[in-house]
Amino acid sequence: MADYTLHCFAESGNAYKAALMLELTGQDWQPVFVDFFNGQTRGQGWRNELNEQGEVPVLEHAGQTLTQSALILEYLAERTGQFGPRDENEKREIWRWILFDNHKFTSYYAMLRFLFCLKQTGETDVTRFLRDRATAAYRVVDAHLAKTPFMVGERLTIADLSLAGYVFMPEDTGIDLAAFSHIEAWKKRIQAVPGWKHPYELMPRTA
Ligand SMILES: N[C@@H](CCC(=O)N[C@@H](CS)C(=O)NCC(=O)O)C(=O)O
Repeated sequence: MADYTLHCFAESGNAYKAALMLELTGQDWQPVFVDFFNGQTRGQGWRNELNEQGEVPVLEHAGQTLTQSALILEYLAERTGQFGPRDENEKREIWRWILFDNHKFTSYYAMLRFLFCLKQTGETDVTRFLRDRATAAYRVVDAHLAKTPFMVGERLTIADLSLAGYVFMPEDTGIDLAAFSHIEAWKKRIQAVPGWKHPYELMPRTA
């Protein structure tokens, strides 16, 4: 039995945030496949036993059950002493970007990818709306990364791991990602961190 158990599935960028943190910090962890596309997280059992919010990821550690990728990242940063803030200013900056990520950068992109790429709804008013919102969030992050190598200063922090949840996903959402040159350069910096792995390599895709 590993120290950490992460309930996840490969297509989940929110789970990837936690999986990559566990991997980069060298934790003893195991993924447990969640059959998201067949409704596992919608069942009452999941909600009663793992997450009343009906979401992935869920991290189990030392008798605790943790949800929300942001809090999982913070929990792991505190326990491992890696990729967390070094002072109060950094802490505020990290949370400022993680909140932006949860509200906009990850959220609109993930919804667009889910509808357009995974459910293959075709182009609709909803996908057009989500693409516009995701693109606007990408512009904000790209402009920020023009000024700094990582989201908060010179080194990788949990803010980067949060924002990087979906940026390595291979599906084509119709957003021209190559146009965001600073995000592209930042992705390469993250990939250069020892131990980096692609989401589809870190987490299981089938039961
Ligand atoms: N803010 C949450 C978002 C988690 C989330 O939306 N997870 C997706 C899978 S990637 C999910 O379980 N969605 C189920 C739903 O919204 O019904 C986090 O960062 O952990």
